[in-house]
Amino acid sequence: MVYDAFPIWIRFAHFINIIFITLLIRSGLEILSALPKLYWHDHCIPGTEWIKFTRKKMPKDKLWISLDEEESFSPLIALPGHKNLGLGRHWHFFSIVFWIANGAIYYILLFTSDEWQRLVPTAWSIIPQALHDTMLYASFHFPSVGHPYNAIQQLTYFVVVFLLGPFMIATGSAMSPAIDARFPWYPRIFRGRQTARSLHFLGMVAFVLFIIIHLTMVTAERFSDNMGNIVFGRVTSFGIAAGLFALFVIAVLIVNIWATRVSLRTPRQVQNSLDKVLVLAKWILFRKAVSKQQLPRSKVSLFFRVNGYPPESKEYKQLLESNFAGWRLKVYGLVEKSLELSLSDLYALKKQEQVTEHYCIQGWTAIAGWAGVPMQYILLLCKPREEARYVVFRSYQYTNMDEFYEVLDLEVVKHPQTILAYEMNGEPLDIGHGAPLRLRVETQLGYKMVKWLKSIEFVNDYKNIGKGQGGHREDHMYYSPRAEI
Ligand SMILES: Nc1nc2c(c(=O)[nH]1)N[C@H]1C(S)=C(S)[C@@H](COP(=O)(O)O)O[C@H]1N2
Ligand SMILES: [Mo]
Repeated sequence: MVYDAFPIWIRFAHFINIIFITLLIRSGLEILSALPKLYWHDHCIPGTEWIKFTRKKMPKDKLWISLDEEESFSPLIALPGHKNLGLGRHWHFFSIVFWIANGAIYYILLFTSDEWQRLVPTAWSIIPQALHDTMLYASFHFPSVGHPYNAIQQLTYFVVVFLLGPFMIATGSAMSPAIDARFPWYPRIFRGRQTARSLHFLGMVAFVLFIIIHLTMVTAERFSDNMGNIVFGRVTSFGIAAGLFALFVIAVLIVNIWATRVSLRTPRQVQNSLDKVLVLAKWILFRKAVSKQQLPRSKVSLFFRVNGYPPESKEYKQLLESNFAGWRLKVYGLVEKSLELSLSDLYALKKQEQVTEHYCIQGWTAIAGWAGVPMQYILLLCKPREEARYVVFRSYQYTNMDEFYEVLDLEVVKHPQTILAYEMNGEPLDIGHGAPLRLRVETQLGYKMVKWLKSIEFVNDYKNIGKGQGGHREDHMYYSPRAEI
């Protein structure tokens, strides 16, 4: 094939890709800042990380929680920076939708035209040629102009477009609690969820290195030709090339600065706008995903982080002193029959056990055995009415002066592994992990699993509860009301 100019769609897809890859890298760093430690195993035992980006030391003599481990990264590298995991994740997932759509269109056009031939090597001789070219570069010489790329260039583009891109999607998906709960074999391909997280990080490093080298080469080697081809599809003069390069840089800066500013200034609007896309996408993809986890007891973690400090109230302390004798779980709202259940009432119902992996939104995981009453039984007892669409779980714990609560979609509450747990690893729940009762929802991130449970209310809408976002973490930390990724 004779290599003509790049068609307009390639040049356009390249530009769109630049925008979203920068948003993805910066929001990815924000997500990393929430647990700036990487592990090769799913127990995430403190001190066993293979790399960390924090100097903080957790106290040995008193309770610390996972939120204490968060670092504040600068908005210069992270989107939006300053400890905003909620919005970092919104940007990451929002950008993924467009990055993947752009990539998919690019792939389709590539293979329905001849353009794939630029990228896909067709002979093994590319390997020795690529080595040869690399040696030339290493001695500060340029290989002769390729057709259209030289061997190392073609090989690098091939690896980035066809291997690194899909690798990031594959390792990224392996971090979703819903995907992994529904298909427990999937994260095992990467030897577990934390290995997927570490590999996803290394893939990001590879992308950054590629971008640096790519920019260096494009500017160092036939700069005017390259810039002209990338933008117009034909060679141009040095002056215009320099102008085009500057325009690229400015476009990337404008988008990134704008995204950072609106996030820091009007976080609620950004949360709600991006969630318009994301909540719908998650509802379509995950509403029916049911957890199929049943890990062997031998997999249970020796250490399980606590998140959220236990309740300080007198009310809770009194209940604790009486060993929860006076504790009652209130079930009310849009139900045929309101309930007030004591712990012995709950013990009398059929006990279900499950050994599952917990995924905290911050990034750590841990495995434990839980036992308690499936919500399905509670539903049989209280009989939710037709209008009930959501279920509000309230806690005895307060933070930021507000009661901790979380809202779940009724469909998710009906899943067989959604349980009210009173035991962890064969022992009654301890205070840190939510005594006397906590929720387990095995397709969701940890923040949905309310500890120190007080009541359960069935509602039609949650707009008038708390700040109306669907939970305490949604209200205060801009998390999303659906927690499947
Ligand atoms: N009441 C209450 N429940 C809560 C929290 C909290 O802060 N308060 N933290 C949530 C988060 S973010 C996680 S990851 C899990 C942690 O459960 P664990 O402390 O048993 O590990 O509890 C969830 N339930
Ligand atoms: Mo969490």
